[in-house]
Formats: sequence, C-alpha cells, structure tokens
Amino acid sequence: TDWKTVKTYEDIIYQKTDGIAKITINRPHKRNAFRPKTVFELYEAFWDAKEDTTIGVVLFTGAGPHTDGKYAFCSGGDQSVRGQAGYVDETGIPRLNVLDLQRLIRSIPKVVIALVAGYAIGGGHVLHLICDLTIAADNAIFGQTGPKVGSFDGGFGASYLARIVGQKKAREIWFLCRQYNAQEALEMGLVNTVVPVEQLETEGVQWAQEVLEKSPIAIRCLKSAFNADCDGQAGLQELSGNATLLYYMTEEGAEGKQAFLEKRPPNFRDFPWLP
Ligand code: 2NE
Repeated sequence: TDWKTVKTYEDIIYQKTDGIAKITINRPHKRNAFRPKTVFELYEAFWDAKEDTTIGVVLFTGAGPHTDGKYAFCSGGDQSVRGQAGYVDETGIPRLNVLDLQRLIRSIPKVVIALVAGYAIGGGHVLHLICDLTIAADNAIFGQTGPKVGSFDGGFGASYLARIVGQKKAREIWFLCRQYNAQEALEMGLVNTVVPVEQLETEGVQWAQEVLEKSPIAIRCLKSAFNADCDGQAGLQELSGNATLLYYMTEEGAEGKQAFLEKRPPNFRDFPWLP
C-alpha cells in the first residue's frame, strides 16, 4: 500500500492512502503505552480523519516489532508518568484524556478498525474494544490489568466490554486480570478474525476496501444506531444528528431556511405527511 505521511508527530505515525487513514502508536519501547501527548496526537489525527470527506475507514494500530522482537498494539497508560490524579505531561496537569479519545473513536462517522499484533492490555485493550472492528494477529494478547496496577475503566472499558463478551466473561476479565490469546478472543466475540501477523495490514486494507464500496450514509447511520443502543442521550444525539443531516438534504428542509432568508412564511403545503 502506498501510504503518504499526513503530518509528522513524536508519538504516532499518521498516514493516508485511497480512502483509508492509518494511525499508528509509535512507542514500541514502551509496548506502545500512551502518555498525554500520545493521546493529544491521536485525537488530532482521528479528528483530521473525521473531517476528511475522502476518508471512510481508519486503521488503528501499534508500531512493531520492538528491537526485542515483541509486538504491541498498546499497553495502556504510561505508568512512568502516572501522577497523583492522572497521567502527567510537561505542563504538570494530570489527565485521563484517553477518555476523550475513546468518545471520538466511537462517534466518528467512519469505520475504525483496530489491527492488533501483540499486546492489547489495560487502557490499550479498551482502545481496541471501542473500535468498530478488530482484526487480530495470531500473536495478539488481550487483557485488563487495572485492579493489579491500581486503576480501572468502569466506562466503556467495563460496560461496553460486557455488551460484547457478556457479564460473566467481562467480570472474569477485570477481576482476574488474565491474558487471553487471539483464538480465545475470537471465541468470546472480542475480535472479528485472526490472521498471521505478517498478513495483518493486508487483511486490514482488504476489509477497509470492502467497507469503502458501501454507501457512506448507510454506514454512518448504522454506526450511530449501534452506538445509540449503548450511549443514552449522547447516542441519541449522534443518531439524531444524522436525521438532521438527511433532513437538510431534502427540499422540505431547505424550504424552511429559504423562507426565513427571503423573509416570507414557509410553504410546507406541497410536502406529504407520509404514512
Ligand atoms: C504489556 C506487558 C504485559 C508486556 O510484557 P513484556 O514482558 O513483554 O514487556 P515488559 O518488559 O513488561 O515491557 C517492556 C518495556 O515497556 C515498558 C516496560 O516498563 C519495559 O520497559 P523497560 O524495563 O524495558 O525500560 N512498559 C510496558 N508497558 C508499560 C506501561 N503501560 N507503562 C509504562 N511502561 C510500560 C507488560 O509490559 C505490562 O503489563 N505492562 C503494563 C500494562 C498496564 O498495566 N497498563 C496500565 C493499565 S491502566 C490504564 O491503562 C488506564 C486505565 O485503567 C484507566 C484510564 C486510562 C488508562
């Protein structure tokens, strides 16, 4: 694939090719753990992909293998910069800004596919979880560590996990902090497919191309409908935003605006009250 770098970052790599954006966490010496800066960069790249009308699919992955031969998607929050109230950067302000990133990934009206080779652990596991689809390499390892390292994600990390794998399994994952291999992840519905690690990106691009053949508005409405089932009023806001978008695209919607601009009463008489 002919990837073109969009912008140079310190902690991530951001590339695009036809219709596809690829965002790679690039801290393999830390098993791609994120610090606040990593998350800010990821947020900016995902935002760019959201805004780019030529992009329909985002591949989200981790750089690797590291010099020791090991792979990682992401090992969660960088524990070496964890301060008293969150993860701390040069500003000294403690943050959990990965929660903002989680919401962006879920709400961007494009398909986000996690490509997981090696570890998807802790907050890194939650990041793959919230992606629309996950393709795992055969060497992928999944798990939560919170209760072991003094942390937890009771948001999407718990409730959305339970929607995916069921309550019993989700509680097992969090309460025992075990690691699960790719096959086990496939069996519990945590990933969509498993491929040899050397095939991971090719498979991701193939899935992306299949999505790109589909109707953007259909995919967009489906994603927000899936979200609305879990996300309460925020989910309804997203779903309803799509209804508004479609309404603006009708003559009926345009008549209201036009009448206002022309300082005349709107004429909706010609539009049917459909059954
Ligand atoms: C990922 C795992 C299981 C890999 O084990 P292994 O044995 O393959 O590698 P190793 O030697 O542990 O790690 C390699 C290097 O990466 C660093 C290590 O410290 C080590 O550095 P050096 O000794 O070579 O200098 N590293 C790995 N993960 C890191 C991390 N998260 N932060 C800082 N440095 C890290 C194993 O490394 C592991 O268990 N990692 C920790 C996983 C973890 O507990 N993550 C945090 C969970 S909490 C969280 O993410 C979170 C949340 O709960 C709520 C909100 C936001 C975030």
